[in-house]
Amino acid sequence: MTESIQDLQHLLVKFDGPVCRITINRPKALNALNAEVLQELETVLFRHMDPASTRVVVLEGGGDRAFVAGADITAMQSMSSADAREFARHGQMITKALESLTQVTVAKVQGFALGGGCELAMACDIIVASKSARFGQPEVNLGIIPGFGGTQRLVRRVGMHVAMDMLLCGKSRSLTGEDAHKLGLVSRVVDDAKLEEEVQKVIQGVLGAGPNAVAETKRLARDAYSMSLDAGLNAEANAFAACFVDPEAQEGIAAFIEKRAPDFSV
Ligand code: CO8
Repeated sequence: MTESIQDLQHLLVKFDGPVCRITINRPKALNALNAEVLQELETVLFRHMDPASTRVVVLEGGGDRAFVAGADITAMQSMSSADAREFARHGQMITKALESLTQVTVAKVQGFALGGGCELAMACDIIVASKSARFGQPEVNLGIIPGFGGTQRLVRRVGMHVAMDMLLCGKSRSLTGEDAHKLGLVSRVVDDAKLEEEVQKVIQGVLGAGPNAVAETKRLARDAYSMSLDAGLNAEANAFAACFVDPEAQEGIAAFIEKRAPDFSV
């Protein structure tokens, strides 16, 4: 069943069976993030994500030129320091919400993913990019710094040296989708024309797996950032044990032994 959320000005949100597609739809401003976009993202992520019915969230940009070209620079011009802190906090809350969702989040990136756009993509579990996509953190060229998690997540994602290069050299060090893939910033890269096809492969991959197993694996992998190895291994062993009282594991293992496809809907 296909369903949309009405009354949103800047987002198109469509539920199609277990897949939710969120399109940031300000193509004339290359989908730049302003306070209203953040508010609508908050509403959708906090009020409309039902793990029982939605398993994958795809985030993309409207039009064909950009995923998101960053925070809205025009809107930032009149911000006070207090406004800027609030704006950054709000953006960070959105990125943390994406990371905490039970659902698998997929950033579908074509065109520009700059500044807040690169940061938003990095908060997703999987980034699928077109070869001609452009990733970068050009904030320093505006005399500001990343405020949406870039100084933290980029370092974790690509390591200190590549992150320093991108963060400190700003727009002179933006990466194509292919370069971003080589450096570990994105998960998959394909020809521009095959982007949607590749996103569909990701969706089918996730939907073919056990819902609880996927959600638990996401939680543990995300927590790896903030846990010691011993604490993480302990959490993994506990979660592994918990799987075995879930009918999903019984079905998955039985299906393998009986040489049939698992039915995780039971
Ligand atoms: N904000 C507002 N408007 C934008 C933005 C933006 N980030 N990016 C593009 N636009 C607008 C342009 O002003 C232009 O509007 P108009 O047609 O009315 O003049 C339209 O989109 C098309 O853009 P261009 O004409 O500039 O298109 P080009 O192909 O010449 O250039 C670029 C494309 C290279 C992407 C160029 O637009 C550009 O450099 N954009 C700014 C990129 C940038 O610096 N991004 C970082 C912003 S700062 C940031 O993200 C901080 C995040 C931390 C806080 C986050 C809290 C949520």
